[in-house]
Amino acid sequence: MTDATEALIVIDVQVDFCPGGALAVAGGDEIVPRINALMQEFPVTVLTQDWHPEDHASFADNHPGAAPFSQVEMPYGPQTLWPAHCIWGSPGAAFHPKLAIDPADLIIRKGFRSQIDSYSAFFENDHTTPTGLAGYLRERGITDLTFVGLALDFCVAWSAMDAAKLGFNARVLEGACRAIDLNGSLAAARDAMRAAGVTLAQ
Ligand code: VGL
Ligand code: ZN
Repeated sequence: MTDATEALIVIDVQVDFCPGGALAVAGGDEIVPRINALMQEFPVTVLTQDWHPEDHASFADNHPGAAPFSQVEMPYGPQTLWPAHCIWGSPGAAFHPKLAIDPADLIIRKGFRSQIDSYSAFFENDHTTPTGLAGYLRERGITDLTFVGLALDFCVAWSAMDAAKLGFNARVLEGACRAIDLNGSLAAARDAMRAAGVTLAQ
């Protein structure tokens, strides 16, 4: 797993997604040691960072009367409303302090446009606006992607499915992920990933 056609993609291992954070994922911090070890094995590592302005349309606070974890219809489709999280430059948007980020070749930020969310590392939630990551990986000759991080049923799943659609070999190491599991979202994400041709491993 160390030839230069392989990359490790570490999704959103940030303070706000770990216990004590604004959108805490249960056990989110438990995956950090394994991810640090994986970074030593892969020739290329990319980190993503959820990075929202305060007025982001995915925040329940910006929809008067709406509850966190409810859904609204946006011009690009249904959008879950989240507690405010990963506000750019805030402590909650930082990587987990134990994540050994130095080996990373690239940090890609997403969700920085106030009117559109971006779960995937490749496309914003309109499934059309690219982040630039596919071009970066292709220019480096990378064909095989291994995904880890948070949250398995949202940003990891959407990233891995987009990767498969884009023609990359996409694999998710579920043991190095943790899920939000909102209304069955974990089972749905697993089914959708398998249907999209993503390999699920531990
Ligand atoms: C995520 C919800 C909102 C994630 C990001 O990283 O899975 N989930 N923003
Ligand atoms: Zn977010």
